[in-house]
Amino acid sequence: MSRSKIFALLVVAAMILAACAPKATATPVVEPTAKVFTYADMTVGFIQTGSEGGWRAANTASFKETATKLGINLKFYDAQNKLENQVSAFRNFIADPEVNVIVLAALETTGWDDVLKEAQAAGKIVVIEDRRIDASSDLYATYIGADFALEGQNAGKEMCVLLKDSAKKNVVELVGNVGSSAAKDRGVGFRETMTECGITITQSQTANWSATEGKDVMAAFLKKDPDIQGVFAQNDEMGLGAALAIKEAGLKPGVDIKIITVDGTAGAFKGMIAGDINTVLECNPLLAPQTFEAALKALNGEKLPAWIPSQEGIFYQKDAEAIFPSRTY
Ligand code: GYE
Repeated sequence: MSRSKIFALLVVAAMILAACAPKATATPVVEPTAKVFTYADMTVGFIQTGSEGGWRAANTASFKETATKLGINLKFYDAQNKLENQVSAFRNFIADPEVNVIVLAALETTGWDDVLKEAQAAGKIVVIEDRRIDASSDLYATYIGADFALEGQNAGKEMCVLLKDSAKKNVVELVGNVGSSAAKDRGVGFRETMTECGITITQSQTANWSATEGKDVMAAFLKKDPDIQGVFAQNDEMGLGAALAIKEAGLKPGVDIKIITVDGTAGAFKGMIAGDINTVLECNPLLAPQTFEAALKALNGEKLPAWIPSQEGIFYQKDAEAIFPSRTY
């Protein structure tokens, strides 16, 4: 048998052997499955504004109670209403290796870009709760909170209802802390709809969300120009303070001077039941469940909408007694 025939046979035999030989199974490359985070993996650095009233107390309790319920390690920081405290706490949480989520209730809308960029570079998830900020939404996972402008617009419309039979529609405004989105947007919203019935804001001043300052500022308003038919108080405490000043001036709050507040705390319901406050725009402080849920989704790589609005209602004096027992804050 010629050499070439033997060589051809060998080649064919080799090919048959190769075909029959068990395929060297390429060791499958096992992609490391991305860690799926659970609430137990979350250490949250929470930067609160301070403790300025009923709404804030309910917001803080919502975070502490929900964290305990979900098994989240919560590092709570009370900034005592000082912006510089919030910024330094933010940097401390960025530097804290345990912390993987930072939640911020911002005292003011500006001044956050730098620390947000630092947090992003450090791989921290940031969720803004309660008050929006001006920084680009690319710098944080999402914002969870109210539509403050809508609250203001509704307050303007409700004041029109309360003053519909009043020849004069002079309203004074008690403003929250200057620089906060809640104060800015509620004021803008109210001015957008007050024109629907010819309301004029004759005096406006901050009372820093406080009942005491609300009383003092209202007393000063009455002294300067007592021709007032309505009060737009940007939160319950300032409205309750104004009611006291109105009584001390010998007038009837809720009757001689109409009062609208924002929040819907127990204090406001008692004020409505007493007849001092006419209408309350709800602002929901129980934001922890939504916030922690969003933070967990972000930790697991999910892209979130820039804003997750909270659900809110409007309460009227006539319904307050019936609703009050069901209120939780
Ligand atoms: O209306 C006020 C609190 O940010 C929505 O802050 C919150 C506001 C709330 O001090 O009572």
